[in-house]
Amino acid sequence: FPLQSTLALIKPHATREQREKILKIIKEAGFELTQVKQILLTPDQAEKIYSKITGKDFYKDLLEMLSEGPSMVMVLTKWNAVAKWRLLIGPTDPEEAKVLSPDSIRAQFGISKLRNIVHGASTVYEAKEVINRLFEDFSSENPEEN
Ligand code: YYY
Ligand code: MG
Repeated sequence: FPLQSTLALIKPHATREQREKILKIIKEAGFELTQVKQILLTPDQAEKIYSKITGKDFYKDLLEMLSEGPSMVMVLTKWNAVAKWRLLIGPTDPEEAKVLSPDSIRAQFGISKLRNIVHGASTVYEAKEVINRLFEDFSSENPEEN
């Protein structure tokens, strides 16, 4: 598999302790934390992350959830990073994750489908597109940081 980068997110409801534990899991799994930014996402930035599911009935809830506080936005790099990160986070529903993948991040820390603690891009194309659009946005808002 080629070296890839994926877009990962720790959602606002994660406590500081959970953020630290998740970062530890990420490092132990061999991902390189290529970019990391703790930020209150604007609605426009949240839409960039979830542009693939605009029609779904939970879309509005998703955008609201992401506005509740700062998210930790990360670019994770590793061989086959997109699929590896999806495996590590587990299924969307934490209850399903507890059964199918008890060691996964969502099984350990997720509290509901909506508040399932982390996000991961589902394809290499989506990862590239969202990384480009989001970090382009971050750098234009805070030019002094880059
Ligand atoms: O990629 P993943 O996060 O595992 O699931 P998606 O089907 O892409 O949905 C994105 C996001 O939407 C999910 O993490 C929680 C929320 N959601 C929900 O609140 N209720 C559902 N029935 C399905 C998804
Ligand atoms: Mg998805």
